[in-house]
Parts: sequence; C-alpha cells; structure tokens
Amino acid sequence: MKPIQVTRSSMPAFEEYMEEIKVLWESHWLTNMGEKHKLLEAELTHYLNTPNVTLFTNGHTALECAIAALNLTGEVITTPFTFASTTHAIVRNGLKPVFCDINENDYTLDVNKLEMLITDQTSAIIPVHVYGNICNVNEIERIAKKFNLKVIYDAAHAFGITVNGEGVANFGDASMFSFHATKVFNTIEGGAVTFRNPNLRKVLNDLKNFGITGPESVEYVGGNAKMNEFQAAMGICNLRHIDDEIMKRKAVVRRYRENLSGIKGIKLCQIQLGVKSNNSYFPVVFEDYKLNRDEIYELLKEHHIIARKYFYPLTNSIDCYKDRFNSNDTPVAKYIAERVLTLPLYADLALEDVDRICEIIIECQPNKKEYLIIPNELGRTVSNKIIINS
Ligand code: T4K
Repeated sequence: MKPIQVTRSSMPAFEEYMEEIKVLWESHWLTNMGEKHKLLEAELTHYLNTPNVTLFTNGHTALECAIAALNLTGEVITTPFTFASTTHAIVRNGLKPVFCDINENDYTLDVNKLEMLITDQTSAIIPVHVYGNICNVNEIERIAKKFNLKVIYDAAHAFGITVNGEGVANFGDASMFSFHATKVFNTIEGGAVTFRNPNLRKVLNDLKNFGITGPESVEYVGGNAKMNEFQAAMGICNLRHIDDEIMKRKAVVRRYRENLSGIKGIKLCQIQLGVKSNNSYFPVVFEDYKLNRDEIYELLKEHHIIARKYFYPLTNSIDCYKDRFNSNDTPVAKYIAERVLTLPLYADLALEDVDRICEIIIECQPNKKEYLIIPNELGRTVSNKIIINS
C-alpha cells in the first residue's frame, strides 16, 4: 500500500507545463530575471493584492535577504515554534534571536509577552504566521511603532490569506512567503518578499544577485538567490489553479473538523474570525488523550499514514542552539510542540482517506490487516505482527 504522506505537491498537467517552458528552448534564457520571472512577479503582485513583490529561489534565502535589506542589528524577537529556517535566518545575519512564547489558541507570538522582551538592543520582530494562522498584526504594529522596531513576518505558510479583506502580504515592513514543493502554492523551490517601502526593491534585487549594482559595481556582499525560469514557469501554471486547490483543501479541512471536533483530549486550532484561510496545515494537539502524540504518530505510521511533528523540537532546543537557549523560557511553545501532530493535507486527499485517518485516531486500534491470527497450543489465539505490505 502506498503511504499517505503529510502532503503532496500540487502540479499542473504535464502538457500545461511543457507548453509553458517550450519558449525557453527558443530563447535559451534560463535564469537571471527572465520573461517568466517578470510575468510571475507581476501576477503575484496582482494575486496577493500588494504593491511590492520580489521573487527568490526559496523562502529561506528570501528571509535572509529581507533581514539584510532592513539593516537589522543586535536582537530580534521571534518565536521558537517554527521551522529551523526562521531562527537560522536571524543567526546567519549575525543577529541574536530572542524567543517570545506563543499563545495557546493559534500558536502565533503571544503579544502579551512581547514588550517585556524588548531591550535597547532590539531592532525588529519576526513573528510567524504558523500553519497559516495570522498573528495579532494590529497589536504587533502598535508595539513596533511604540519602540521604533521593524517587523518582518515569516509568512511561509500564509500564501493568499486575507484578514478582513486585506492581503496578508501588506502587514509589517516586509513578509516572506515560501513556494516550496510542500506549500499551498509552489514553484518547485521558491519564495518571495513583499515589502512596504518601494525603495527596498532595488536593495533586495541587488542582494539576491551577488550585490551587483551596475556593470562595474558591486555595492553589497550579496548572495545568489534568484528564481530561475523553470521555477517561475511552474509558478505561472500553478497560479492558474490556485483557487481550485484551496477550495479542495478547504473540503479536506472541513471533513477533519467534522470528524474530530468535540472529542475529549483532541484540540483543534481555533478558527480565526475575519481570516480567509488557505488551509495549509491541519495541526491537532493531543492533551491527556487515550494515546499521547508519539503513540498516535506511530499508530498512524503502522497504518501507512505519515503525519509529521511540525514543529517539534522547538528551534530554541535544536542541536545547533542547545546550549544557547532554553526552551523552558517558552513554556506554551514547549507544551504544544510536545503534543502536536500535523495530519495529511493536500488538495487531492480523498475524503474517505480523511475519514479513515480520523477513525484510526478515534479508535486507537492497531492495523488489523497486518496481524496474523494464529491459534496457540491452548486453543487460544495470539496475534503476531507480520508485514504484508512493504
Ligand atoms: N519558515 C517556515 C515557517 C517554514 O515552514 C519554512 C519551510 C521556511 C521558513 C523556509 O522556506 P523554504 O526555504 O523551504 O521555501 C518541509 C519543507 O522543505 C519546508 O519548505 C517547510 N517549511 C517545512 C515545514 O516542511 P520537510 O523536511 O519536512 O520536507 P519533506 O521533504 O520531508 O517533505 C514532506 C512531505 O511533502 C513528503 O513526505 C512528501 C511531500 N513532498 C515533498 C517534496 C520534497 C512532495 O509531495 N513533493 C516534494 O517534492 O520540510
């Protein structure tokens, strides 16, 4: 049996992609801000309903460049309940991450604990719209203004979300989106930065192209973070189908909610008022449930269903930062990280499979098909696990 993975990349029809890239065999222009790149940038500006978008080869380098472009210094407040990328991007810019705890409703930065972490060294806040749950953007903006701090959102999970009709790309000084293969919208690998100040465009574009500012001048120590034409072509195709993809995901999420709501010990994320979701992840927290998170993970695996422990361990306790930070400083994040499991979610996940996944979680029974019932010498039966599907 083919396992059900936590997600599956959305792809256009093969012929559609072939048609899109055909022209590259005529132009021989494969990267360095070509025609596909320009077109996708324009289309995303429209789709995200935001004035300024610039593309990158992936979300991580996009975030690194956004931090560099805003000239941050000293300390940056962020959360540890995220992918390693968020913290790495801060550290790789020579800055110190200061970890704020998350709130227990939507797992985004707890704005009530933010001000107490601000020092005279703080230059910015990098909150995460984790799972596509939108941070308390109004309160973050108020605090940032009060202390003259920059705000960059890690919006890796938040593609296309709106809050009371406003595109999520318009919050803060900048936002980073990931277009990785596992995301709602993908360009194979890819990412973008959206930004408020139009002057940032040139800096961001220079930073992703070695810091080259003219034919004979290199003004910044930049890297190479350009999206290539094949990535952009995939984005152009996928963008044509994005609304349909999100609709299908919505049906999957609705089914999970119908099946799992109101079950003692199973906590689902609160639905955020005014937020038009992209249904990117389906996290479930197991609190004093019949089985703990790790047992549910193993049980699902036994049934060939591969859920994931996003985001465990916390970034303030991953190996490379072990002796530098203490996860006990962020107790809510620690609590959630030890109990959360993100269930399989993608546009073409069959609703029958969603039902089956939920049934396994609710019934907590081992995979009977993998057990062979054999009588023992006393005439009783014992079950021996055998692998019939490898
Ligand atoms: N900030 C946040 C909050 C993020 O979550 C991420 C990335 C970033 C920043 C950085 O953005 P990028 O630089 O990646 O654009 C995955 C993704 O690689 C990563 O993009 C994502 N977050 C993270 C949450 O998940 P893994 O190591 O768990 O992926 P992997 O390879 O185990 O794939 C998961 C499942 O997805 C597979 O079991 C099957 C499916 N899949 C995977 C690939 C690679 C596909 O269907 N097609 C594919 O091509 O990190």
